[in-house]
Amino acid sequence: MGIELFDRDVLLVIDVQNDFCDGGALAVPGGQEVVPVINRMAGIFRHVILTQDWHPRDHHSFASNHPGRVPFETIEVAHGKQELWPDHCVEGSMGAAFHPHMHPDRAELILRKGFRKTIDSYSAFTENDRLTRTGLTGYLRERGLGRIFLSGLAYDYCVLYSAIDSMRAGFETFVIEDACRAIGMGDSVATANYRLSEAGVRRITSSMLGDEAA
Ligand code: VGL
Ligand code: ZN
Repeated sequence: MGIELFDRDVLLVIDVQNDFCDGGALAVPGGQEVVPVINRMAGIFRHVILTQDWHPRDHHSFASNHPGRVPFETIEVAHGKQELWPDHCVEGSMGAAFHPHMHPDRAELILRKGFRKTIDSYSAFTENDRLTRTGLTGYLRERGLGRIFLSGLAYDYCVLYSAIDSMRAGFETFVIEDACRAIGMGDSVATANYRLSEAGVRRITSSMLGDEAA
């Protein structure tokens, strides 16, 4: 069953960066496999927006900045829980660069997130205090852009949070499942599936879009 695309539809590509691909600092298993799928999708959407996870070296999401803590633990911070990660996507580093086969040429906007030392940002729309806005909603509204189709890394973190916030902002929202890969910590994928359904986000496959879609 094909989905007809409109001129105002946006392909939102989350964090397809070296550190989230195999061999990277916070590798998402098979992360680089999304690249050819996203490149094909980028050719059929009128609008493409990329995000880039972009942290200062002393970022509080890095376990290395919390003595006695190790990656993949969760701590309590002023605004709630924060997972601790290996150092990743340090601003300006090779790990923070887009995967070399990802072609950002068609991107109209590259949005960086997580650049403030004491707050992480999984979502492309709202930082992890759930209050501080990235400006993406305003950008989309001001340009009259409409439905949001998500792809990228990681399905169970930044894609999940971005999709939920996109719905909250009032955009009809889709996640292109085969254009995503998950970190998979504990039951994070099952939880993500549940939360996406609960939020009203539609999960689709790339075969439902473009010329091949029947
Ligand atoms: C992400 C963990 C930490 C992501 C970013 O892009 O999903 N996950 N920073
Ligand atoms: Zn990060």
